[in-house]
Amino acid sequence: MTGRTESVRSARFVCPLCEAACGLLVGVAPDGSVEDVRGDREDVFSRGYICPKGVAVKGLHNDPDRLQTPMVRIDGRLREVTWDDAWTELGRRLPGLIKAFGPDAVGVYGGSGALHRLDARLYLPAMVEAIGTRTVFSATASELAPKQATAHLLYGSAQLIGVPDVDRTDHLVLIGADPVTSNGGLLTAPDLRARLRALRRRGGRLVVVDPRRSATAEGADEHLRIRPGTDATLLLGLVHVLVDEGLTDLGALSIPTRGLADVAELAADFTPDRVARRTRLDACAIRSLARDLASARCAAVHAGAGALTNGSGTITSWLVEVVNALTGNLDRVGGTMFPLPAHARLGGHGAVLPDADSDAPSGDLPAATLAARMDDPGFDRLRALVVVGGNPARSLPNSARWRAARDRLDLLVSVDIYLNETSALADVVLPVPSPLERAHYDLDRYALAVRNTANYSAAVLPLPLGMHAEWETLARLALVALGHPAADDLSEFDDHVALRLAQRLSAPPDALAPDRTGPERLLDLLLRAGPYGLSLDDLECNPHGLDLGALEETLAERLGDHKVDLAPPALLAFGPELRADLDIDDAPMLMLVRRGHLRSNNTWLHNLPAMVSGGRRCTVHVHPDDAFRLGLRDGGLAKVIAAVGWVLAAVQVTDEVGVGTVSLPHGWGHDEPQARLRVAAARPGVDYNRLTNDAVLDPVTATAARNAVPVRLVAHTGDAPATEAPAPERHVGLDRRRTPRPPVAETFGPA
Ligand SMILES: Nc1nc2c(c(=O)[nH]1)N[C@H]1C(S)=C(S)[C@@H](COP(=O)(O)OP(=O)(O)OC[C@H]3O[C@@H](n4cnc5c(=O)[nH]c(N)nc54)[C@H](O)[C@@H]3O)O[C@H]1N2
Ligand SMILES: Nc1nc2c(c(=O)[nH]1)N[C@H]1C(S)=C(S)[C@@H](COP(=O)(O)OP(=O)(O)OC[C@H]3O[C@@H](n4cnc5c(=O)[nH]c(N)nc54)[C@H](O)[C@@H]3O)O[C@H]1N2
Ligand code: SF4
Ligand SMILES: [Mo]
Repeated sequence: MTGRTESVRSARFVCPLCEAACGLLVGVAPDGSVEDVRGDREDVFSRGYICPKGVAVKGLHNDPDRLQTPMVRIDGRLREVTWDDAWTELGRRLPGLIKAFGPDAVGVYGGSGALHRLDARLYLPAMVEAIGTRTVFSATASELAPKQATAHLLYGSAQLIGVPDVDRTDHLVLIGADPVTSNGGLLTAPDLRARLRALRRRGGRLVVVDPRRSATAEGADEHLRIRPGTDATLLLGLVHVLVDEGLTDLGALSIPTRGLADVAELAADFTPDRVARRTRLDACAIRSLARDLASARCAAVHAGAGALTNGSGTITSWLVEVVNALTGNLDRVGGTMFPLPAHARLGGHGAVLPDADSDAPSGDLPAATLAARMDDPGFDRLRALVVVGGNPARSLPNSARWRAARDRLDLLVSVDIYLNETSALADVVLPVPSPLERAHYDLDRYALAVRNTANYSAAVLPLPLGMHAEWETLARLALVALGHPAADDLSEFDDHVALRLAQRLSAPPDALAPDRTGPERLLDLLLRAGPYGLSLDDLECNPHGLDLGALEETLAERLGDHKVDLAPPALLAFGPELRADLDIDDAPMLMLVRRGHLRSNNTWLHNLPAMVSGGRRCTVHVHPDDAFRLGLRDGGLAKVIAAVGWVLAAVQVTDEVGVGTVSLPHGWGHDEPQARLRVAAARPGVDYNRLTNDAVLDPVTATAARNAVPVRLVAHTGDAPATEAPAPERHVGLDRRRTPRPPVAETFGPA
């Protein structure tokens, strides 16, 4: 019994907090307070599923620390001010900087808190375009960039990103993805745990490749405990077996390919025995995996963020596509398939792509290179940074460098829901409404969905007095940056944005709904221009979502006359480094990887009591053999030392990690004294990114290497001085220290 009274209204809400985009129901009492949040059983995609984060939306909405008022730094301290005062301060500082140093001196960092909100996702690019800056960094593109670059190089379009057909496959191999914990893993599929159970119930097989026994590995048929950072080597081993044993089946594909001979030649040296030595897997297991993939009626290999952010993500992502193609599983029911969302895809945030058409507009810059632009000794240095829905102070590699570089900025602006570790250092902080006070449709996640669906929800609650919609704040920020009075009416800007979008979609101006404005008008237009010809009315009439059917084999059609290139020269060029890596013995080194937790969301939500309840979370996991060797005891402290910094963490001795691997959660380190996160600050934990090296990047896309970070662990007795020598700086294997290519890119849409 819920004890809900008749007068409690049940409002539909599409959860924006992770990739799953679940449909939820929010109980709202007559006084506007939130009673509860439940899964919506009638949702066409999530069917009632909800995770602890979804439930926590109530706590987020009610959190007394959530920002309600703008803040401006006065005499060194952030103070609450009126909107007028905040705009006056920005009007005093921003236009002058732009005039003196040009628009590119204003950097913009689009964080995952903005790119997964309908209005911010649409008006952040509009703000950027109005300001005219090309110095735009995107956080969420970071783990996706390797897939986008691969899609660009193999399929000729960065939007053609495949997902495993989880609900119909017979054999699923997950590499560096822990969707049971993350509810995602570059996949939009609510309740993946149930989907994986269904796979096994229908006689299918689940294999997980992960250095840790993750929650997903726990429920798998087979767990391959790989040495962190060696996924590309494993995949080349699989290609080797497929070719060597005559198991390739390109004939099963309906699409033309080229490059098999080149990939086969690259894989020639990668015999199962050599690959086994490097990856620390069993040679028989490698052979069986290749044979199973080849003999399964249908199979899919999928790489998640763990495998894409270990320094060689693009190579790994490429070889995943190769294995799927060689086993005849590319664009095939039960293999990997290409979603077709309801809306027209926009450009916006993406990665630096190699060898792109230089006439095309530029994509976003890799977030890992932001600090370098902030402390650039030359004229190219950023003078101002606008952070929207992000926490670069904790999200970026080598966070200590970002912290130091912040002091070189003339102006830091943060648009956020909290005074987090980044906004605490800002000069101006602009608050945004709670997720319940805004409409939602996710423009990115449906492009990674295992079923074509569309789900829209209007705002559950009205905006409170004194709060502005985030799109209005972003639009006004653009106007103020250009020197306009803050009091200017926004409708002209909004009309301009709508007409620009119509123009880009080649839609006539009368395609714009006359009775709508703001994000709803833009979404309506995107739906009308989308492949199903829907409108926002259609979504409003289907409050539990629209099911647009199972994924279909569409790649051939979408490729046009492009031939799939299995061996793009830009990637094949890494052959010598991959071969050299094969014989490396990095046995003595400990490799650090990220460990996820269901009750977490990157660097935020730790301010909600429900998200931090339970035992100690921010511990370093060490295998018993390593703990014995290093004299570490369970519950004791260890100094975790990497090339760029160190942290002190409590040791948890467990065989969840293999020998030679240690793990820490990401997103902690709530120790910034000026932040307003009172619950989080009580259990601050340590900042993982004190250990990640911003000079070690994926050489193709400059994606940060947050996993497979070489570290040393030293028992810490409490008062020992910090005199240890740093850990080895050089990463083994692929030379990830080359300078990323200059930003030429195709702009591509949400993916
Ligand atoms: N609860 C929760 N859910 C989340 C998030 C969160 O913070 N908390 N974040 C969201 C975001 S923004 C994203 S991008 C997704 C990411 O979600 P996922 O794609 O699932 O990625 P991760 O959880 O980062 O890592 C997955 C696994 O990779 C393993 N791994 C680490 N290094 C390697 C390696 O070198 N090789 C291999 N094979 N495995 C490796 C780790 O042990 C881990 O179990 O999750 C989203 N969902
Ligand atoms: N070491 C390490 N580093 C990592 C990762 C890792 O696994 N390990 N993961 C990486 C990944 S996958 C990602 S996606 C990035 C994410 O990194 P970021 O995008 O920098 O940050 P998040 O931690 O997701 O923080 C999102 C911010 O948005 C705010 N917010 C929430 N809702 C809203 C809203 O509606 N509007 C606005 N304007 N703000 C809002 C929150 O308060 C929070 O400050 O971090 C990356 N960094
Ligand atoms: S799985 Fe993701 S989308 Fe679903 S309720 Fe949890 S946080 Fe929200
Ligand atoms: Mo992410």
